[in-house]
Amino acid sequence: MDAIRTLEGDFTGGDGRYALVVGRWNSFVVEHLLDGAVDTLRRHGVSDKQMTIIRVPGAFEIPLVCEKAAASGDYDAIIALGAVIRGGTPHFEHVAGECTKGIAQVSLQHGLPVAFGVLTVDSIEQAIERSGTKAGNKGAEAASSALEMVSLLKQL
Ligand code: INI
Repeated sequence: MDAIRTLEGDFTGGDGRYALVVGRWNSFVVEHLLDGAVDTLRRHGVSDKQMTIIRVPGAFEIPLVCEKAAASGDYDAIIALGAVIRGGTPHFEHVAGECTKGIAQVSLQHGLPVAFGVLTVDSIEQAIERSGTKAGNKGAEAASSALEMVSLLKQL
């Protein structure tokens, strides 16, 4: 019997150009996500010249800038990094919801990997746990997903 054809990305390439779109809100957390993402890209052979960091005010602005970056044709993947931390008002839902939806839309519209490294959490403690302490680093995870997707999309 023939083997099942299986396609999957790997992490060996180190090629491609990566835009890291970074929200300034909650920067004490987000800078750790950025460190984690850059470290992961570097450790997989991506040079600093292949990376562009684009800073935006907050998570709400991330989709528009991802859209512009995707439309430029300059990048093989985008890594969106931010932190939306729940407050006492519905503001959180609007910012987190629009950011998440917008990022998914850009990815599908442009056929480009846009990795979701935006924390949407209930507390500062949860944000700290996910930015390089006991629950890992979501920025590093997003970068690793971007690397894998760049490799996978070349096969499709
Ligand atoms: N932006 C964030 O990135 N994180 C948040 O937690 C946040 N909260 O809680 O309000 C936030 N708001 C700002 C928003 O992203 C826009 O920058 C602002 O509304 C201007 O458009």
